[in-house]
Amino acid sequence: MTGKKHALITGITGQDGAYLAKFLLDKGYKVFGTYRRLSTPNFWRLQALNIFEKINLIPADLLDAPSVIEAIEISEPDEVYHLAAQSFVAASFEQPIGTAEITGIGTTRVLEAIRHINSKIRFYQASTSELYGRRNTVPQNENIPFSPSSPYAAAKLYSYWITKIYREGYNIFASNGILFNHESPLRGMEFVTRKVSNAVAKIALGIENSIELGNIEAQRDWGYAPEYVESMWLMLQQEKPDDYVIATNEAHSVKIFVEEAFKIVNLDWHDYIKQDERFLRPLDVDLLIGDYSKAKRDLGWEPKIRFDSLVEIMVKEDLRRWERWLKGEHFPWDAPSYQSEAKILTRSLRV
Ligand code: NAP
Ligand code: G4F
Repeated sequence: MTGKKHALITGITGQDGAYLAKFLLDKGYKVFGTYRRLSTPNFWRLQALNIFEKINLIPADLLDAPSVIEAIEISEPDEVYHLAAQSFVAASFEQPIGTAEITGIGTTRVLEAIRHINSKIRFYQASTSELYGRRNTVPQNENIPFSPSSPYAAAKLYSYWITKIYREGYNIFASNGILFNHESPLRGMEFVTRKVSNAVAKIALGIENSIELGNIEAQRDWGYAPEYVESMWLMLQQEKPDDYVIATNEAHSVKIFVEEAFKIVNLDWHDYIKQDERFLRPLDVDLLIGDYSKAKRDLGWEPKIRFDSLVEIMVKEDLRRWERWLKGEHFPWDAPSYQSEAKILTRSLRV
């Protein structure tokens, strides 16, 4: 072992995994990350942040307990950040059983490996504001009862509780970060903010002419992902494990996000938005607003990037990427590999 602390990130290829890896490298950690053996590698975020050569990759799948055990044995971590999940709420209605296996039971596979290999390892669980569900009290803090409204949220509720059970039953340092939505130019294209920022950039450059969306009245508390990963690390540096809400305490509707995004390219959003039933969910969470005062008090964490700046960062980065693409430049980036959602064959999620 070197003198450096070791961190293992499950799901290092995702948005948060990539930003957290960069954050921990900057803090002097030796960083390990699990990735899935896909037929085509998915390392673009790590390449975009220029950290691909600096991290240590271990193949592991949450469906496969031995691979999770091996990841922990190989990396000998001081801290495990468990971020891997089937994280797309809409897909959890299409694949509820897979979501339960990965996003729910997958967490127990990681915790069991920790319990058997080294119960001194500190564990972070990527819990979510989706736990609060629809028509709940706002703002939401750590004491508001959960009421999940999707198979994803039900799987995450299981993971939230199993984390507390291992904390209380086995004395493992295990904390839940109840993170509200956080976005960035590295956000997956399925999620509404990036879907909009990417489409607005294409429309402004004449590559596309409309966006099809579902429920644009839904309101979310959107923050900036690079700031949110710091809170994960802070939680594992405390004297005692605990659960914390991480949010901005402001909500905006999808409609307002769309309006602000089009303003950046001087276009009127009304001319480009179409409603498409396929993007409506059987149940949707209407309003999320997080009260992060406990995190501010105990962790000294608070958000800096607010809504308007977030929209601007995302639209400008997608514009820059498409401008470079039009000039024939190739660089690590997901958008060109995405099939137009209009062509994907799925039934409406609502029956
Ligand atoms: P993301 O971009 O979707 O990343 C998910 C990661 O999980 C990817 O690395 C993915 O690998 C991996 N993964 C999926 N299925 C797996 C499996 N069977 N075995 C191993 N790895 C698997 O998600 P994110 O936005 O970074 O979010 C990170 C975590 O925080 C997730 O647990 C999410 O549910 C939770 N969360 C996110 C937010 C948010 O607003 N972003 C808010 C609250 C909580 P591939 O690259 O191979 O697909
Ligand atoms: O961007 P979304 O898909 O994110 P959602 O469902 O809030 O989930 C994200 O945040 C959670 C934290 O609260 C995470 F736990 C989870 O892993 C994920 O990162 O949808 C946001 C809202 C929804 O109400 C959705 O119905 O936007 C609405 N929406 C409207 N039209 C759309 C669309 N969402 C998507 N993805 N695509 C649409 O066309």
